[in-house]
Amino acid sequence: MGNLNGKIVFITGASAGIGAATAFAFAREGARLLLAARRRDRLESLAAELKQAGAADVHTVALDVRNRAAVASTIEALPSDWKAIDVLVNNAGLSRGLEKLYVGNIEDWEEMIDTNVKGLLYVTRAVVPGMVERNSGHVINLGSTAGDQTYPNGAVYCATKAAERAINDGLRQDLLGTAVRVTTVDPGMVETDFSLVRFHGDSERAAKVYQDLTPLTPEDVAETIVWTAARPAHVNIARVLMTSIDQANSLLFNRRQ
Ligand code: 8X3
Repeated sequence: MGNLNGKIVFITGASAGIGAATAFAFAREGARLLLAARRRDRLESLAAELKQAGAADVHTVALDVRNRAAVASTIEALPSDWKAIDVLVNNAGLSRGLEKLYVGNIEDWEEMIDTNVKGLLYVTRAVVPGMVERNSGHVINLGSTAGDQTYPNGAVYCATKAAERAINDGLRQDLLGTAVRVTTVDPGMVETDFSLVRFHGDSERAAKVYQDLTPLTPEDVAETIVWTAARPAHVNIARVLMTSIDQANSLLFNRRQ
């Protein structure tokens, strides 16, 4: 698929779910992996698994994308052979809570906005100038069906994904005239720790989300991300909206009872 061999791919939120699956998918294409996540122990075991699976090269950085100063200094301090990032996958993101806006938990809101919107902006601001300078690169943002259509009890999470869409589309316009590409990959329901995190570790409630239907897998999304990156340099996939066969949009599911 395309020529991703030797390309430097920077993935945020790489330690689990779609981020980890994306690391494996790029590894299969011979890419060099620059992986960021908060949990250093998880990152290290992932790096070991990737190397075992034949990854060409892996470098990890412990990073909380909410920390603006840390984002800037981490990118600045990358070893010289990791600085020329070819593909940035802005994957770090989460949902917290599922309740009516007027009784929502403000801490939850802050965490989602700080990670999904501000964190994405900090990383983008730190990485894209180098891409512009080299006149080469690709930013792939993780959006959601939730950014396409707001669902009940999810206003703030949906708002962060609507913001992601606006940032994605704005960035693509601002980069016109350069060879830097910008893509948003917007999945529906994907079975990861997403719901466990949303429900603050309530595994019973999380399991119910994926009951009686087939959700997407992290690998389905990872393959799509890699596909967008592997298109010829003049092709920019602006947006991929994808769901499993049991989901029509952010509001409509087929549950087989
Ligand atoms: C994830 C999609 O519908 O589970 O972004 O919130 S949904």
